[in-house]
Order: sequence, then structure tokens, then C-alpha cells
Amino acid sequence: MKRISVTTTPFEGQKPGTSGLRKQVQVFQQPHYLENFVQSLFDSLEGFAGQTLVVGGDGRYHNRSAVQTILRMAAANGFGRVLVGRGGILSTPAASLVIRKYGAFGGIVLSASHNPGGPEGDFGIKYNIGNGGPAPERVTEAIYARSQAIDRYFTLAGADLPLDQLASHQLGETEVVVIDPVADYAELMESLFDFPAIRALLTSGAFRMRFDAMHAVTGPYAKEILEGRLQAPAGTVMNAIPLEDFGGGHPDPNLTYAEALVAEMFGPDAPDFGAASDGDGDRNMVLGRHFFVTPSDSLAVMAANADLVPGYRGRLKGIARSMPTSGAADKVAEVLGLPSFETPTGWKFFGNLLDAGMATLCGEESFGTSSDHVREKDGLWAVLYWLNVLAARGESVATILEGHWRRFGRHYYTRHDYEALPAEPAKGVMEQVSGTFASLPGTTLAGRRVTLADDFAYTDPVDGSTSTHQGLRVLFEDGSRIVYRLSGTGTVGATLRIYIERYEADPTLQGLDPQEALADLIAAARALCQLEQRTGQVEPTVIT
Ligand code: VG1
Ligand code: CO
Repeated sequence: MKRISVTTTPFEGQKPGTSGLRKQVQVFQQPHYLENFVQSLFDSLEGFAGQTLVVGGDGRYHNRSAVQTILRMAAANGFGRVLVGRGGILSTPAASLVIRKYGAFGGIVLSASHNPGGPEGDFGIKYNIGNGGPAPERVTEAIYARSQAIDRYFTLAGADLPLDQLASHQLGETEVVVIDPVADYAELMESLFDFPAIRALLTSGAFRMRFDAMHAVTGPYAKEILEGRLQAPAGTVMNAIPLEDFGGGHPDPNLTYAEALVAEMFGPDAPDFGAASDGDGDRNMVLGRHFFVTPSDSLAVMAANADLVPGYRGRLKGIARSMPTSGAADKVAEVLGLPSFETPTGWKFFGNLLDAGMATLCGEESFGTSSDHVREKDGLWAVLYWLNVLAARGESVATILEGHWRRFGRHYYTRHDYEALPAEPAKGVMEQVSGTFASLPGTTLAGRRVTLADDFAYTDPVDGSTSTHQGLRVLFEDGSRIVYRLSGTGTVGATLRIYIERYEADPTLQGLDPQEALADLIAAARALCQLEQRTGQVEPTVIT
């Protein structure tokens, strides 16, 4: 099979965001669009000749054809071997694991994560490096720079490969191996958690759980692990069949989009434990009976209970959280005498800390938690971690959280999203906030003194690289915070995220609804950015 060089011209805007390049499907379907990006990626990498590449995606619309395109291009560009998930499927954490386990040079994951799918939905592509984690900024910047100058890409002619059976195929000089997308992952999970204890809990008859796979990639993983290896009753996993359009749903595991699960968990005769994951399997939502666990609290509870979990007992080195994530995990780190780290939003910033053995658990407020077992966030891992803690403690989710707050204090927390705003007013909101920063410190907002107002910048403690403009922070004397960011994953207009937090040490004041507990700060946050005046909006589109 001969290598073909195809002449092309650059597309604008092939700039990876918080997690890869995400665009509407129609954009990706333009001739040469995907090819340009993939070739820009390969042109930015060095030393992969003869090496292994991992390829898989979340199964959304366009996944299958994109996988075939990438296989041809990987072969034409000289990779020695490509490991591809059966049916073109690999969850994001499973891809991370496969890259690590088989010593791959890197991997390509096709996903727009929690964004809706289908012909009218979104598609995405991200590149992970040899440690299994998202490409750092220097790589994504190089890809973007190359995409602006690209004039040719390499591919092979030939029919599509059959990817629905485990097999090995030859594509030019390259071996393409179709692997089981679930097996390695399930085996790793079994090595980290107390499966016998979880099995006993799930088969006891006294404990019921529901897992909502949202018709996305975790269906087969959850079926195999929860209903297979852990023998949870059939039907424990709902919406288990991955669909190209996620059944028309929005595969974002939060109180708004995982409606059916939330209705069940807050309804009569609710199960004891509920959980959901997103399009590509890296997010998790955890619920108890009539109880929602914020992702920030979830990270803190996991850290505080690590000694109950075989894979983590006595081996936490440090805890890292993204900047907008609440300080709940910091409190635990303080009490346990562990270092804590505050990174910009996006999993790529945890990679160095994990590689250097400085952090063991990491989390983001956006329903992402994980550890050093892979280099991505991991939805099902978090669910199994929780099940392990529940099995070991024999208490309800609510009891565990209430005890945690009594011990460490409660961080009331909320995130308000204003989705699909026109770009200019959204930019104006951010400029309005940063415009106040020179005069804000020392003044009083919502009855609290502002101690610091800045545009968050991060210097990686391992390689010294610096990332600026990572969100606007207003910090108060009593530890409260307001943070403003523009999303880097949306595909339509701009999405403004406002994150609000307040610490409450007094156990008698820890039982409020967060929206009430934070009402004065929420009002102050809206006023400070002139939200209504600039966007015409007051109420957010999504509250998490
Ligand atoms: C969002 C979240 C961020 C997360 C990112 C990717 O980014 O806020 O915490 O890492 O999505 O998650 P943004 O820029 O829209 O705020 V996923 O599950 O979409 O890969
Ligand atoms: Co995701």
C-alpha cells in the first residue's frame, strides 16, 4: 500500500481548548478538516516511527469514520502498531490506561465528552502523551501553530478495516490490533478496590444502587464491572447501551442533565447510592438517598477515607485540585499532614504532579476525580472508590458527609453556568471584573473584606512552565471566594462560569441549602460583573 500525500490548506480555529479540539459534527465533516488536525499533530511529534499509537473514542456519531481516517494516517506516517478499541470504543480513562500499560508513544481519543452528540451535536479529538495524560500546553500550541501552516497530509488508499472483532490486521507496514476496550480496565479496578467487600454489599439485599451510563461509553464498562464481576442485580446499570446520539440526551452527569437518575434518587423508595458518568467516561456524579455530593466534597471524602481502600491505604502523597474546586480537599490534606496543590482547570495540569509522585488524588469541581492509576479523570473509578468506602463504613452517604463536615468544616459551594452567551458581552463581563481588581482589595463585598483579586496564574512546580489567564479570583478574609471563568470546551458562543464558595466551621450551621447559604455572595458576584446589564441574564442556565 502506497503512501499518498494529499495537498491541503489550513482551517482557522484548530486550537485545542481545555480538553482537545471540539467542534460541531458538521465542522469535522468538512473534507480534510480532521486530516489536517491529525497531520498537524503528527508533524508536531518527534520519534514515533515504529512506535505504538492508541486510538479509540466514546462511540458518538462520526466516531467510526474518524477512527478509519486516523488508522490510515497513522500507518502512512510511520507508526509501527496501532491499538484500537473494538468498535472504535475506548473510554478516556481506559485509553489512558492502555497507553501506559502497553508503553505506547501516545493516543488519540475521539470525544467531545459531555457535549451532546449526533449529526447536529459535537465531535472532538484530543491527544494524550506517553504518560497517558492529556497533552500539555506546549504540545497543543505546537499542533495549533502547525495547523495554521499545513499544506499536505499523508494517508493510505484502501478499504476500511473491520473493527468489530478482536483481531490483528496489516495496514501497509503497520500492525493494527483490535483490543477489548474493557478487559484491562476492569482488571486494574479489581486490583485497586476491595471487590469481595463491594460484592457482599451489592448482593446483600440491604443495599441498592443505580448507575446511569447515559447511553454513553461507560455502559459496557459498568455492565462488566458492576453487574458482572461485582454481581450487582441486573438492571443496576441504566441507559447501558452506548448510542451515537446518547439517546438524544446530554451526557453530562449533573443534577440538570441526569434527570431520570436524580428523580429516582430523590423520589420515594430511593436506592442507597446513585452515580452517573459522562460521554467519554471520565466524569462522575455521586448521590446518596435524597442526597447530592458535590464533586469538591467527594474528593475530600475520598482523601479522608483512603485508608479504607486497598489501593490507597497509607500511600497518599498529596492532593491536587483545580483552582475553582472548593478548598474542602485542602482541609483534609492539612489535617492528614499532606501537601495540597492548586492547578488551573483541565486535567493536563495534574500530569506532572502525578508523574513526580507529588500528588496521589486529584479532583475538579466539574465532576472529575481520579488518582495516579491513570493520567485522566476516571468516572467509574470514583464510583468504585465510593462503593469501597460505603462497604467499609456501613454508613449512608448522608451520614458520611455530615460526619465529614463536623470534622473538617463544610465548604458551601455552587457553580452557576451561563451557557451560549454572545462572545462580546461575555468578554465584557470578564473585563468588567478584572477592571475592578486594582481597587477591590480592602473593600467590602457581601459584608466581607476582599483580601486578594487576581487573574490566576500557575507555575508548574515540576517543569517550571507558567500558565496565565486561568480565571479571575476574588478572595475574602473569611476564606470565601468568587471565581469567574470562560469555558474552554463549548462550541456555541461563550459560556460564563461563576464559582462561589464559603467555609462554615460551625456544625449547627452546616445543614443549609447551598443556594441559600451562598445567597449574599451570589448576589455580589452578579453585581460585580454587571451580569444583567451586560448579558441581559440573571438566572444561570445550569447550577451545579
Ligand atoms: C470543563 C470543566 C473542566 C474539565 C473540562 C474537560 O472545562 O470545567 O474542569 O476539565 O471541562 O472535561 P471548561 O473549560 O468548559 O470549564 V470533559 O469530561 O469535558 O473532558
Ligand atoms: Co468527559
